[in-house]
Amino acid sequence: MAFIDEELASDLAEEAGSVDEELFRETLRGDAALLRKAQSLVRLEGPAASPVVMVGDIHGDLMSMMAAIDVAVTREAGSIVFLGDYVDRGPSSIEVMWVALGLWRRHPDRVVILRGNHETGPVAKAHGLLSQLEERGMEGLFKDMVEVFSWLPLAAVVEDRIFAAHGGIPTGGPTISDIRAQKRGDPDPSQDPTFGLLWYDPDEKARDFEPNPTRGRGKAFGHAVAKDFLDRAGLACMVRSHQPVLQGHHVMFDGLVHTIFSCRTYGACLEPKVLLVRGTGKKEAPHIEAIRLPEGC
Ligand SMILES: [Mn+2]
Repeated sequence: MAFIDEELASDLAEEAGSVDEELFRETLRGDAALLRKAQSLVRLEGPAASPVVMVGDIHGDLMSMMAAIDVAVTREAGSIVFLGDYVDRGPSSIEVMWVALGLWRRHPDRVVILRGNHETGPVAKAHGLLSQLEERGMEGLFKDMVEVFSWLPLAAVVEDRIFAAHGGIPTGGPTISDIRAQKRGDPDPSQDPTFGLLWYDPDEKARDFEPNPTRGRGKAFGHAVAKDFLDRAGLACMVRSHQPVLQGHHVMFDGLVHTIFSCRTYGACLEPKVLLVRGTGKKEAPHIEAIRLPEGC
């Protein structure tokens, strides 16, 4: 049986639509206190023989969120990793965040909610979350939400083989231990390694690190950067999100970097997908299957 109960997820989504400000504030403060004690890099080893579901950007679309969770239920996943960008763009940032936090609170060993670049103060202020709180007369909670964002973990190592982060590989050649030891709590990180983990993109044309040609902020990293980082860490590949890739799943650098995008309503992504990852033993590369979220989900 899957650890996530579909009913729980839809109860959480419904609850988010009617939760009052006081309870919301209390819950966010409790979550911030718990997240603060967690490490910046999470090691996730799913129960043997159970796959791990990895979910890309959701961007305030509750139906994409529920469809991604449904994959975890039907494929009897042992754990689920969300790669960030829960809020902004779509209209249901509050509901999506409430569901993500609610699942994590109930199963902290099986649910990972990584931080995306939209889980930062200035971005969430400008791109949807703040105005959605204002519509409900809850703008007083914006600070509490950003506080929670600031304590979300920055990266994960899945099944001892996969590096997971929202954006990219930071400059400065950090090790896994450096990332684990990285301090959190900044509402708008602008220094590596945190900045790169949240913001950078892979680019086939980049030789090392270069200015990002498509984004106003951050850098693009090339094949050699990914290879060096993963080799030093003894890992097979990186799974990240952050870019609305056309087919929902895009593989670069001879399989070293996978981009997954899971939001059906934002950007040019025509086929939102999630990844189903199965460990195949410590030395081999994991088996990665991209699963299309249902049409019109
Ligand atoms: Mn992003």
